[in-house]
Amino acid sequence: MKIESITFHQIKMPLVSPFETSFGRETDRECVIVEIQSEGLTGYGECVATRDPGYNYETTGTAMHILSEFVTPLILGKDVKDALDFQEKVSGIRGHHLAKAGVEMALWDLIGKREGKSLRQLFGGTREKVEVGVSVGIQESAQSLVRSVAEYVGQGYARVKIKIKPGRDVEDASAVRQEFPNLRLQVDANSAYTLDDANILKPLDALNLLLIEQPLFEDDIWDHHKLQEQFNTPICLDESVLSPRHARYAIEMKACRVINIKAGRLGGLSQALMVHDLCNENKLPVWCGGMLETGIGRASNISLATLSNFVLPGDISASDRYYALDITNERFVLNADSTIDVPSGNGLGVTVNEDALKKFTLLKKSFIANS
Ligand code: OSB
Ligand code: MG
Repeated sequence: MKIESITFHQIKMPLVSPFETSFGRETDRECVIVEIQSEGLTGYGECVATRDPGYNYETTGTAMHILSEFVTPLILGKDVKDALDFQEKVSGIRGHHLAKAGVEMALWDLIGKREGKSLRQLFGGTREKVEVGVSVGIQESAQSLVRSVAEYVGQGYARVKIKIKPGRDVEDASAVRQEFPNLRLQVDANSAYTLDDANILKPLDALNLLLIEQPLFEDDIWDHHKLQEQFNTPICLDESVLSPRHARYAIEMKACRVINIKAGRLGGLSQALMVHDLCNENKLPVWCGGMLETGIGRASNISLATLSNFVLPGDISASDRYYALDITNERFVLNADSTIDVPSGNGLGVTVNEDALKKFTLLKKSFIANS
């Protein structure tokens, strides 16, 4: 595919309600939408970097910089055969996985459109709907958290994840568990604890949780092994698995029993597929994480989650859990069985609402190849 033009749209969209984690509170979501033209087709991708470097070091600002100054010159006007060819071309750029993954997603969308296949078909996924859950941010109190969870359960979500941080952990999780004894429940600490806090977290082990996500440092694997040894509940890694190599380290070190797969964090869908396969070979279940995606990234996540080893419900909720107005014309809805239908159109299977995209754009940069 000859890359004829690339546009980066840095956008900011209002969330329907604030989302609070151990690293901060967001009322709007920023990200970068990637648009690539090739051979009469347009592909879209979503770079899930956020305004602040709270989840990891990348931001929408660093992504715009890396994408414009470093990624674009390596592919503009060039023939990019597939996702792996793209990864080879940008291999000299260290890190910046969220930035690279946004472009890789747009390439997959183009490949699907060119070949007349959906992402699910390109990945070899079998499901036509995927099991999903909802990720609930930290609320004002344990009581308001229970009310919030009750609302989502009422809407049909059969799996709930709650965010925890020091001072808002055992009490919050216990309150939810008491109200919902049979709910599929899990917690996510986003790296807010150290190994010395094991005693604080220990009561979580009695709450019949599906997993405890990323309790320790974002770059740690070994201390998670030490923590996992002390817990019956599976530890799940998110932030600290940045590549298939990290996944192998985590498996070999027995640092976790579950891995959260986010294509962005891993540097692209091609890398996400590799981690999926590696975990499958090692009998480690995986699930699809989320970064409050727009309809573009959501379509990608849902397509990825059709693969066989995604055995736990993903952090993939319906569009109305996040945005009153989205940048895709299609909106994802929750089915009564806590699933979401997989898009079946070519590529991502979604179309962009140009007016909405324009309305949310903070900064737009376009690059056109010399013909
Ligand atoms: O750690 O999984 C996380 C959102 C932003 C950054 C990090 C995380 C999250 C979520 C939201 O938990 C999941 C979703 O998209 O619904
Ligand atoms: Mg997480």
